[in-house]
Amino acid sequence: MNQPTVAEYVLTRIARLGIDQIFGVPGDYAFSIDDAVEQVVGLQWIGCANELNAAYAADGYARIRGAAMLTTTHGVGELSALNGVMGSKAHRLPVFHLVGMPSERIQRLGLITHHNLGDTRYDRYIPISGAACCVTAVLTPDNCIEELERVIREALRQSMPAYIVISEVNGLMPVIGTPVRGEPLADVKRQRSDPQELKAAVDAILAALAKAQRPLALATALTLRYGVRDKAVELITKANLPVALTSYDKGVIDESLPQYLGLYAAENSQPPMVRDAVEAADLILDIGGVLLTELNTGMWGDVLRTARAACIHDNWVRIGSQVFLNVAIDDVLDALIAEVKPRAGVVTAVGADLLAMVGSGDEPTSSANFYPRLQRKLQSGDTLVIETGTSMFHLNGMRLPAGVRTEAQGLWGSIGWATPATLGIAMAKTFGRTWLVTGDGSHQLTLNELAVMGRYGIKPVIFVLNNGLYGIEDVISERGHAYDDLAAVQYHLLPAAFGCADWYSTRVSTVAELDQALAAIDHHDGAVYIEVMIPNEESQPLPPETIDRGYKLMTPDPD
Ligand SMILES: Cc1ncc(C[n+]2csc(CCOP(=O)(O)OP(=O)(O)O)c2C)c(N)n1
Ligand SMILES: [Mg+2]
Repeated sequence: MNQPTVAEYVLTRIARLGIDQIFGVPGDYAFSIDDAVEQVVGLQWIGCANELNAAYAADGYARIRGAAMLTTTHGVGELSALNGVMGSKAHRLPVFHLVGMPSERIQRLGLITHHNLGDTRYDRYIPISGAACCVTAVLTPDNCIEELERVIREALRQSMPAYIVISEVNGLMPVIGTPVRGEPLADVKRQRSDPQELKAAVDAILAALAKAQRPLALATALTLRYGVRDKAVELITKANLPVALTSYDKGVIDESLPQYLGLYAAENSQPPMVRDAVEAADLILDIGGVLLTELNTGMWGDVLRTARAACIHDNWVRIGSQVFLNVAIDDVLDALIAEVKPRAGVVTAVGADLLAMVGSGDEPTSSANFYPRLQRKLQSGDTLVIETGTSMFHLNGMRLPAGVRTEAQGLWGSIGWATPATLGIAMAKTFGRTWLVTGDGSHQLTLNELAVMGRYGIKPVIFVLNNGLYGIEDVISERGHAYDDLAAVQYHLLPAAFGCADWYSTRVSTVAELDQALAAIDHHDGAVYIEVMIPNEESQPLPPETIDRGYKLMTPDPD
C-alpha cells in the first residue's frame, strides 16, 4: 500500500475512533486537509455556513460519538471557530481542530501572505487557537505519526479539544515511518490508575457510604464524556442510593429510574423536596464532580458544603480533606460496583410526572401551554437540545420521559450554540429524533445553519420561541431596555428561503394552531420547524434580592 500523505493519515487515524463526519469551511491553506477528506473511505465532508457554526456542530457530534473533527483555515477561519472550541473545552469534549497554514517554503523565503497582518509571522495564531485546546501539534511528515499518537492520547485522557496544524505543503507529503491503525474510542483506556491510590480511594468511599445514614448520589455529564454513565447508574442502582441531578447534568440519569428524585437547585429545586433531601444528606456521592457555579447550584446553594461530599473526578477523588490522585474514574466505579453493599430500604422518588395540560382553542400560545405539550411528544431515544435563555429554565424543571436525553451548554452558555449543535447531534445519532428548543435571539446568531440541515437532509424538530426579545436578559435585569429588543424576523419563512425541501414550517399564535402543528410532526416524513409566538410580558424581572446577589456581584457568605 502506498504511504498516505500527512493529511490523509491524520484523518484516517482520527476517523478510526468512530468519527464519520468532519465539519468545516474550506480555505486555500487547508486544501491538503479538505482534499484528503475525499480520499478517506467512510468520512463525509459537512460544509457549514461559517466556522463558528462548524465548531458548534462538532461540539454536538462529540456529545453523541465521544469525539469529533473540525477543520478551518489559517487565521480567519480558526479564529472564528474559537468561541465554539472554547465551549467544547469547558464541556470536556474532544474535538480535533485541524487547521491549514502557509507552506514552509513560503515561510523559509519570508514571503508576506494573506490572512496575516502584512508581516511574516506565521505562528501568530498557534497560541490563540491552542488556548482552546489541551494539546497542540504542528505536524510534519517526520513527526506526524508519533505526534498524532501523543495528541490523541492527551485529548482523550483529558477529554478536551486538540489543535493540529498542518501546512499546505506538508499535508501533501507522505508520512515517514510506520502508520498506526488505532482502535475505536470505546476500546481506548482513557486514564490509568495508581493501584495503591485506587485501593485507598475506593476503601475510603466504601467506608463513608457504610457510615452514612442518609447518603445521596449526584451524577454529572463527565460520566458521559468518559463513557462511564452506565457504570455510574449501575453503582447507584446496586448501592440503592437516591439520586438527584443539577441543571448542567439534566438527562445524564434516566429520569424514569425509580430512585431519581429530581433537579437540585437550592431553593429552586424541582420538585422542592429535592432540596430537603440534599440538605438532609450526610454524604453526597458526587460522581463526576458537580460544577459549583451560581447557575448550577441555585445561587451557590447547599451543595457547596463539600465536607460531606465524596467526589469522584476524572482522575482524582476527594473526600473531605483527603485527596487521592491518579485514580481513573472507570477504575473507581468498577471497584465500587464490585464491592459496595446495597443499602436497606426502598428509595421512592416523589416526582410529578407530567406538567398539567392547560389552554385550548383561540387562547394565545405561551410557556404555560407550550411545555406540557412538548413533554408529551418526546419519546425514548430522542435527544432534546436546549438553548441558553428562558426556555432553559422551563425545560430544566420538566420531567423527561424514559429514554430521553438532553444536551445544553449551561456552563459556557454561548447563545447560538444550539442550532448548529442540533445539526451535529442529529448527524451523530443512529436512532431517535433530535428536538431543538431555541429562543429567537439565540437563533438569530446561527440560523444560517438551517440551510446546511436542509442540504444534508437531516430531520430535526425545531421550535423557535418568538418573544421579540432577549427575554432572559429582561428577567435578570429590568424590563424595557432597547438593547434587549430584536428585529421582527419571520422565522417560519426561513426554511423555504434556505432551500430546505420537504420541511413542514409554520408559525403558531394560538393553542389550536399549536396542537395542529404538533399533530403534523407525527405524519410528516421530514424536518419540522415551528415558530411559537410567546408574549414578551412573560419575561418578568427576578426579585431584586436575587438580581443584587447574582448579577451585581454581591456574593453570599461561604457558611
Ligand atoms: C454569544 C453570547 N452573547 C450574548 C450572551 C448574553 N445572553 C444570554 S441569554 C441572552 C438572550 C437570549 O434570548 P433568546 O434566545 O431570545 O431567549 P429568551 O430569553 O428570549 O427566551 C443573551 C443576549 C450570551 N450568553 N452569549
Ligand atoms: Mg427571545
